[in-house]
Amino acid sequence: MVANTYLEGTYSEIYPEIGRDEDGLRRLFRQFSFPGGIPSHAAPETPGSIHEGGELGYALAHAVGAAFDNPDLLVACVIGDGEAETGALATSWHGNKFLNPRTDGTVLPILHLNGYKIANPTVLARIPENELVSFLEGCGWQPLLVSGDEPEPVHQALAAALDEALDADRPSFPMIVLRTPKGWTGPKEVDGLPVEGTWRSHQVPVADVRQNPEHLRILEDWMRSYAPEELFDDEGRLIPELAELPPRGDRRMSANPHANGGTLLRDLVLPDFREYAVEVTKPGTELSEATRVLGTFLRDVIARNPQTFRLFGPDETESNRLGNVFEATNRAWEAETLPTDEHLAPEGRVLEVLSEHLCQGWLEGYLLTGRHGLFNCYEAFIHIVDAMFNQHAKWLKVTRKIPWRQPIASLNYLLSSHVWRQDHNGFTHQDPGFIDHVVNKKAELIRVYLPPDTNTLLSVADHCLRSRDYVNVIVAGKQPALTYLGMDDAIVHCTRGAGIWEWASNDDDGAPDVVLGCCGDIPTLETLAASAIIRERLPDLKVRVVNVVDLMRLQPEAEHPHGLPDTEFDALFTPDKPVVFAYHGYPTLIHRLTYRRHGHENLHVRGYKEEGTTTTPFDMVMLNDLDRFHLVMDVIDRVPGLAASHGRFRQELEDRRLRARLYTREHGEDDPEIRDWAWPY
Ligand SMILES: Cc1ncc(C[n+]2csc(CCOP(=O)(O)OP(=O)(O)O)c2C)c(N)n1
Ligand SMILES: [Mg+2]
Repeated sequence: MVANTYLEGTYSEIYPEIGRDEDGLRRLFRQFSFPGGIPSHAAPETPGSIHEGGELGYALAHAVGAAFDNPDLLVACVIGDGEAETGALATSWHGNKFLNPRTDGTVLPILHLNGYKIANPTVLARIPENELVSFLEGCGWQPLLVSGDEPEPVHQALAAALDEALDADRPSFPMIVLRTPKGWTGPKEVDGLPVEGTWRSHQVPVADVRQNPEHLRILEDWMRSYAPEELFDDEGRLIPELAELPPRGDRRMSANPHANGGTLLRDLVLPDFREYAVEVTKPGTELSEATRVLGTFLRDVIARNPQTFRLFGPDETESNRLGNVFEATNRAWEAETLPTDEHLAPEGRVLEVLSEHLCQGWLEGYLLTGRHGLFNCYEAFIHIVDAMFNQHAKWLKVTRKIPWRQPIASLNYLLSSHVWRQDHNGFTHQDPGFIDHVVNKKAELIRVYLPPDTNTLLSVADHCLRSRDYVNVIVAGKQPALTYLGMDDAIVHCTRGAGIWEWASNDDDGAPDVVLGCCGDIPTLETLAASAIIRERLPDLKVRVVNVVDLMRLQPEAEHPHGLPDTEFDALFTPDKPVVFAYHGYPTLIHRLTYRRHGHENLHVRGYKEEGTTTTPFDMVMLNDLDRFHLVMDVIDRVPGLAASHGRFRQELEDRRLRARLYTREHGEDDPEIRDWAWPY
């Protein structure tokens, strides 16, 4: 890859110190896979690349993502036969059912059957050729087979196959199967063992050349076999006859602007999110389905950006209550449709396929080539793409330091159908740990938002769609839930990222006895209900409710660009009062983010304790001790002096938990007193 970009001239244009002469050649070779140099595979530093080649599996998904909405683009995609065994690649063959011949570009997969991966033969190289052809044809491709081990005839055959593929009428999906030896044109034998055409040729076919003169000779013979003296002049410049061969300017593969997507990126035309606001006449008394309202906003985002925005998801757009988008568009679908199908069309802007790998890979390819998108997913199953997220985050970290790479649109996740509302699916569908995973990555890239209600979700979503070079994770419920903030308040609250909810607090003199922190829609509901119980039963206790939307506010400002300065953190949570913090996910994360804060020893976090089953919403929070009654018990246990004098009240709270559970077992739903609770003040 790097050698090709050098031969095309792009490399020296971008990195002038690697000139097109002998000195430049020396530097080019020396930096390759050398300490402080460049990686040995395609990487952000490689011009013309949108693809980090380190973790295998994503080539074809990225290629399809790049082809969407680029009708003039042909994306050639070389796939190793080892890579073809990965789960992500194995499902990627289906991308052709989602590419619209009229409005999308096309992809030319080149499956490189060199027979081996690191230490083993590959499956696709060792099955009978008719099975291989049947497999690829069954996936909707028309394989053109090119094979051999004599360079000249293979080059001619490959050129002919390329011509044939490019001449094919659409819609059809030609592809090339290139069968050549692994380590082709490398050393045939080392230490009496065959190398070319075997797994031994992987990566470094001749080791220890500095210590072993025989190996050095093999290396030199190998390098000389390419006759560099015929290809380069005495100054190390490519001879004019060859230098003339590549296309010019942007037509060079290594200078293709699509591969530096930020240069093509245009802002989205966004409708005013405030116009989608729900009215909130009194906090905590009216219901709304946050993601359903967001769906109306996204519907109009799609309508206004018909070539540059797509919604991705594994079959859950309706389930996550974003179905309003189908008023403006359909799901992309090129396969057969039946009269009973709904919202399927070749030009659909929603990509739904039951492969989180494909959703992620397509979206990455789409973003990396200068477009925008949002991935909506069940919270628990987003873990399927943990590793892909890692690689994208690494890509962003590196590209931010490469001046010629322009910023791209952020990778946006909307996680819904979350851990607290799995009334019917239960334990398998509960895992809020993606947040823990993403915050491992560089703070400058990672943003995590847990909007407590509809208007805050709208405000956060608008913000994320405008951002660049981030990974934004939004967690939001889809069930009818209480609304707390009118739009103006929601914007202020989201801009602050964390704040005191005065209407839910009674520390009017500004000096609370206890702080109830909350982050996430369900923890916020339980916290408010706890605050109401305390106001009624412990009226002398001064309670402050602090809601956190932007999780990264909790980190110190030295650790994260969104981190609150210590003074502001203390002003919210106090340096010395007990804090009972109800959090959406695993409690350890809150401790991880706040361990250097004043008063951390007073911070008591409730969250998901990996307890779940098929049960009611309130039973679910009870199972994890995140329920309102338990939060009040935590307050009694932690505020000095309360425990001694409130033993009976504490027992009553225990009893209410037991009664609430009994009710669910008898009636199959939550006690209406709990289910229909609203903020009473
Ligand atoms: C997901 C993943 N698993 C394992 C590896 C380690 N690894 C690096 S190269 C390689 C073999 C790749 O074989 P193939 O795709 O056929 O490439 P070739 O070198 O033969 O062209 C493996 C297993 C990896 N990079 N990524
Ligand atoms: Mg291979």
